[in-house]
Amino acid sequence: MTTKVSVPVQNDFPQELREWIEAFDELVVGEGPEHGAELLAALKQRAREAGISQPSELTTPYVNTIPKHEEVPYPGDRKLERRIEALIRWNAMAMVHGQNKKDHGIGGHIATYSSLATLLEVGFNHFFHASYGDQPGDFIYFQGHASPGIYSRAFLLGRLDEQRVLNFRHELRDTPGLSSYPHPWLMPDFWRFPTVSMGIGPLNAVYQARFMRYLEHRGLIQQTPRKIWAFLGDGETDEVDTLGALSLGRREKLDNLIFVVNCNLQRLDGPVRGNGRIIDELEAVFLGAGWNVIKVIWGSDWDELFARDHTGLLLKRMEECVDGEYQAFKAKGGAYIRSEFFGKYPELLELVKDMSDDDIFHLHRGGHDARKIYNAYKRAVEHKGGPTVILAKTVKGYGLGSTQARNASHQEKKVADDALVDFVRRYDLPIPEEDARAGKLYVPGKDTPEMTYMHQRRQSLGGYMPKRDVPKIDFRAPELDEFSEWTGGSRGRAVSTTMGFVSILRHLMKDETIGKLMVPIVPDEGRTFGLESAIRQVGIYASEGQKYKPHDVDMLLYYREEKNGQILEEGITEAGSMASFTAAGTAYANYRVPMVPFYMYYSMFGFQRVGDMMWAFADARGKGFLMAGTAGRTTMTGEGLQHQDGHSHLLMSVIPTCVSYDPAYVYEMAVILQDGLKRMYEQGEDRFYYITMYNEDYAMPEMPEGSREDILRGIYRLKAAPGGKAVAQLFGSGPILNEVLRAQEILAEKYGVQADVWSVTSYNELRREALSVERWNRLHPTEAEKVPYIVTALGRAKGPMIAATDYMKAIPDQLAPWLKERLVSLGTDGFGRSDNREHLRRHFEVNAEAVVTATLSKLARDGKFDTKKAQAAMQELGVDAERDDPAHL
Ligand SMILES: Cc1ncc(C[n+]2csc(CCOP(=O)(O)OP(=O)(O)O)c2C)c(N)n1
Ligand SMILES: [Mg+2]
Repeated sequence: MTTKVSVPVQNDFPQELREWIEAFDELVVGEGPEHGAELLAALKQRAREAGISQPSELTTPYVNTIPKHEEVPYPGDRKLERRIEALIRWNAMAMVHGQNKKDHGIGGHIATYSSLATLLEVGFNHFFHASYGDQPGDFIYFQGHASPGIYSRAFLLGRLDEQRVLNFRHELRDTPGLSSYPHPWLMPDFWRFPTVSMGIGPLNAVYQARFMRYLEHRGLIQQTPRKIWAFLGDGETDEVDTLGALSLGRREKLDNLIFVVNCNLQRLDGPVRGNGRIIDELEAVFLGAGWNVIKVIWGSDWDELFARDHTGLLLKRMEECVDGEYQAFKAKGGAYIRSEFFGKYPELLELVKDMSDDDIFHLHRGGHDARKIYNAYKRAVEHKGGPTVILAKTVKGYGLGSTQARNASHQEKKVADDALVDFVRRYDLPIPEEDARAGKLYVPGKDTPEMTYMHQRRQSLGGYMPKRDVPKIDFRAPELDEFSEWTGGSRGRAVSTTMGFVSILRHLMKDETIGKLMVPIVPDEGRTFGLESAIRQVGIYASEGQKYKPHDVDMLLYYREEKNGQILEEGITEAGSMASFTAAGTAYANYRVPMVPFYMYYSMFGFQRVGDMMWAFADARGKGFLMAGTAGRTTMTGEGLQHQDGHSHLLMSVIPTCVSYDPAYVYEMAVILQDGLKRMYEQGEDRFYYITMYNEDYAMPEMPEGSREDILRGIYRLKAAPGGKAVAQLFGSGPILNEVLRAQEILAEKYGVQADVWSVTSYNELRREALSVERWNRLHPTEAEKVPYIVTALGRAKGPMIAATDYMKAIPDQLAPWLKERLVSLGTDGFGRSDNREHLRRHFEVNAEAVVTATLSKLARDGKFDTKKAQAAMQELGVDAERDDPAHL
């Protein structure tokens, strides 16, 4: 290895300092850089001993991390690859342009892709494995907005037919076109990862890499050299999600993880850091988080300039410029670069005096130089012991001529026809001017060298990508008989639905065949949910085992960490836990192992905290159980406003594949879990479950005969009126069902009013079914009307309907259109309070007394009960009729 210290010691340094530097230079030149590093380390140590503190350095000079002399030659055929890249760029542009010509405003752009193309092409041609033997290959999280380029490549390879491409962003036509962005829900055989909501891709990628290790350490998949590549925008790094989990990468030594940041210096409105340099900023962040950082800033043509510059001024000038200037250089052309960049120092002008303006303009950025990219990827792939980030400097809108590097280039959908002709000429594509103007797609003949090359490269890397293929899942869900311990009731013992769930989960984990597939996930709430026994049973996953003796080792339920532990204890990160849930819930497709995640968390910190990730989970066709603990606004005592959840059911109802339940009893929980396992894993339905569980203890009754189907559909009559025909119908869910049962007694005993009690396990599901029946009726006016299940279930039930829930009134209100009588909903609208259940339920007017008085009041209004008695009941039962509405307090 040759080492150069090419920058001469500056003349204005004091004599003593110069001598020191010259001595250092001599050592480096004579003994090599390792000795230089050793000396520096020793000096640093000495300085520390002398009490001199120095801030640690987290940025290195604004040059490529890999020096030219360490590069290996490029293994591909650059001539062919350049041509292929041009073809891909062309078809991507034609696709987007064509669509916008046809349908003004349909959108899409290729500015992101044009900056990313070479970074992707080097990957596709040399790195991205589609498989490792019979094992799945690398996972790639693509920058969502680069999808036109990915489609274009797949189109050239014959993987997407022309009509689909021509109907890009027209998914609802007779021949459905390609979806705008990566959505596995919409293109389940193509996309694996939804990434277009920015920040979610990178975060999921980190946890995916970790989950892969988890599966390996637990012996559930073979160890392969598989990598997880995440391509992200520099603007995207502003999302807290993007950078939020970097330390996990280092902590877990995830050398299967590679981030590539496409630093085109722009986001949508303008520069990412006009007044600074995003690459420096990101280098510091990633280095600080312990990542291996590889900067790919300058292309090979700069190497020659560096070699000729003996003044050190080239680097100095580079480090003077901010990103706003770098963007302007690429937008304004060669003459501008000559005067504004090189022109600052006569020595630099001299350096480029033999170059034309055009030559200067075409000095490449690293992210457009295949050789530089190849070397960076190679190092990243070979790097051991931690994750790597590649910071690649690119140009937004690269190759698009006049719209390159403009603030508005992100929005560029329509390229002027002349620019299309210009593009074809510039890239020397054999497309007639007329076709170019019309933005026609172009595919070279099958046996042309470029097509042959493209196919060959992919075949040598194990197949085509992106691709999502789901094997037939081999999974037998246990039958309901197996859950008799939970359907049989608690024989008077007071337990909570949470305890019931945890014991079911422990039972499932003991199952010989499917037990190992269960993945309990907790964000530091294991104890809250009574998971100690499960921790002892299966251990917490710790990639390096347990290096310490836990203080409670002598106890039965000690804190057990294991290399093959089954529980993912994520610490306090709902977003990270959701990312683990996503990796596990899509493992059936990605790893071909049907993992069953149970993510247990504080229900309040669910959708309202990580809702977009849940949406993406659904898009990814995720399966699993979101177990929302400490649910309800009045059941968890003491915690108050920011803990008490009275609305998550409303929020979860928005996700089309999410089935939500609010069970009151452990047998309901057992029925729902068993059915969920069967439907998702045995019958292959792409859905997931949201189940609230509470921490109130009470005796769990035995499952009523024949109630299974109705529990699943959402409602069943739990307890008919004790003394004859009911004149009112009471609905209850979760622990509030107990209040409703108490109300039934008070009504009968004190007021002679008979009422039936119904357990409602899911208003959301009842409404969905009713809506689909109603739709059918709407579309078939000539045919006999079908009846929604809620109507059939209620049958001849008479009288007003009073629903009480620990959730907002809007939850039961969903049924209103189908009920014969007007529904009276009692729910927990308003901010929570810290108090005990008795006071909370009185405050929110969901206790038995509130249910009784609401029933009497409604009967009175209907002329079926004495109004004065209804008013008097308020006093008798301690209901303050004049207080303010808790919904506004
Ligand atoms: C969460 C989220 N917020 C906003 C957007 C809208 N959006 C789409 S692209 C874009 C700019 C992207 O900039 P950058 O990450 O630098 O990517 P580039 O296109 O420059 O490669 C924005 C704000 C989005 N897709 N997701
Ligand atoms: Mg950008």
